[in-house]
Amino acid sequence: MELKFSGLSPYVRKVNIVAHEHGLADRLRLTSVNTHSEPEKIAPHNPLGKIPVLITDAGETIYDSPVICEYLDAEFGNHRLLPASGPRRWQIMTLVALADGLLDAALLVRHERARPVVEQSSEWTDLQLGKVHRALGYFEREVDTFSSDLDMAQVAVGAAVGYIPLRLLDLEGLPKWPKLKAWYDKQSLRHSFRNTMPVL
Ligand SMILES: N[C@@H](CCC(=O)N[C@@H](CS)C(=O)NCC(=O)O)C(=O)O
Repeated sequence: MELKFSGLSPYVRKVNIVAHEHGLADRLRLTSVNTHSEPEKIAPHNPLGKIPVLITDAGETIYDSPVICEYLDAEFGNHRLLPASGPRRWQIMTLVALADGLLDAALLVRHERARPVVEQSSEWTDLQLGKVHRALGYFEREVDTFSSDLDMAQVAVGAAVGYIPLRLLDLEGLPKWPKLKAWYDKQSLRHSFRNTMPVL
């Protein structure tokens, strides 16, 4: 299988965590893509021009990260991280959507802050930061209920929490979310988290 990726993408990290959990890391051929400077390399595979994109051994194209993660879990992991049906499936998928949405908002903040200062909208940034803070607050309240067995929600929350200190420096150390930080530090001992740790 080929995984089109870029180094620090938290969405790619989700896929890599699942791959490590299921012993698939060696089966992924990683192809680095810079989505901004070489859109021609990704748009033919994903019209949205986003990574991650997985090309399966059968030549099928799969995106985006929740779909790729579920593909790997269903086809190679016996649904260990995301049940195929039942109430737990919908709970987990909803938490995945929240973690992914947290990331989407964090990326929007990062891109806004990268624009010339005079063009930046603090209103827009605050709107997105509100989403980030509320999502982190939600996970802080829920983290005690997380299962001791890793599931797909925790994969997504882990990727989101691991990304924040890299790009939203004002939230570094997650001072307002100590239980979440402690949970992430503990998960970071897992080989799948350790081997996919983002390094600037
Ligand atoms: N919902 C997508 C989001 C993927 C995403 O936004 N990836 C970023 C890199 S971290 C990207 O490719 N951005 C390029 C662009 O938006 O043009 C997923 O979960 O895979």
